[in-house]
Amino acid sequence: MKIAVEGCMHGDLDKVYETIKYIENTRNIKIDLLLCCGDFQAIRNEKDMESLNVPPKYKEMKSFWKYYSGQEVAPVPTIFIGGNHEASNYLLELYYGGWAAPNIYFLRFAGVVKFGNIRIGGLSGIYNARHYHLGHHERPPYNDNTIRSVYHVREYDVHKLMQVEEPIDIFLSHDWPLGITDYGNWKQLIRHKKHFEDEIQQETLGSKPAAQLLEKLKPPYWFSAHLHCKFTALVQHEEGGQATKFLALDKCLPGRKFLHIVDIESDPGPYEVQYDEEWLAITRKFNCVFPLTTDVETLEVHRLTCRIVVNGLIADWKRKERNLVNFLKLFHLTTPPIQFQTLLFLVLPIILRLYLSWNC
Ligand SMILES: [Mn+2]
Repeated sequence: MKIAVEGCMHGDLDKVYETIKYIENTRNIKIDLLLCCGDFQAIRNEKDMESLNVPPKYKEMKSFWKYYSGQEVAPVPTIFIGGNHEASNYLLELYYGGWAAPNIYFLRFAGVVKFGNIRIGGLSGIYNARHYHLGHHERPPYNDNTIRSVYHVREYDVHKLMQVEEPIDIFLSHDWPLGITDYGNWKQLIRHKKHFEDEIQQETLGSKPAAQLLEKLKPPYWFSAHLHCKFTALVQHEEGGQATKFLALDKCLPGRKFLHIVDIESDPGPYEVQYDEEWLAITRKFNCVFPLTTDVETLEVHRLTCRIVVNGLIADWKRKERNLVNFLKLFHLTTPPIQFQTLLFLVLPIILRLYLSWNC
């Protein structure tokens, strides 16, 4: 499977898809998937710009609206996570993930999906210690504070990802995992980006929860963006054991390193976005403690108990309906990419309960 990885999109879908077409033509290859590591700017209309936290000079419609309205269709299946420059009102509608436009899938605030047999996980937003323990309390219209805090990573979402035990092939985070620069040529990095030096020396460059997830999940590939430069690193988790190839990319501008093609061994397909059973079970398990207020609460997670519930749910699904994922796919892939899918996800537990008569 040939995967194009892109750094920050900043609404330049037209340019990125043109670049992909150019690569396909010149190298005579077919790109199967585009992954975008945040700052996607899924702006559907002028109203959405009220939820986008950027300086006034960057408030532009750019090109996502064409793909949302159907004027253009994404030529390559696209999966993206959120960053710190987003139409946060729209992404919140898709909290559980979904089609932001035909062929363009938002991976959720935190989530795991399958594409073919490749398992892709991601964490949207950026880390800020002040808001880490809060619930998702922000609602549009955002004020000067909530327009920023809405994209700050929450402990709740990280805890869910920490429960993933099945192997992840690729992980996406917008900001870099804390300490990742130790595993690459940071001296060369600060020659170009002098202002990173202090943060690297003080070991504050990057996201603490992303580093925890890297240590836990140990995926073969980890892609990030946010700092608008290319950087590679190799994390050897244990001697002779698993390793993670880290790659951060730039934003889409002429002469910048914003796109990279990775060739990953995979089954022949079909290559399409599918729900992930383990992730659905974790989402189900954690939904009853979904925090929605500003109350600071430390989430106590007993990993073993959680695992027993998650395994129980998966086993139950498998016992009652071998083809659960196909059943879900029926709903998923035929659903129009508007608010209806959010509504669908909200009623999905009820549909499933009726269908499988499961117990919480
Ligand atoms: Mn960013």
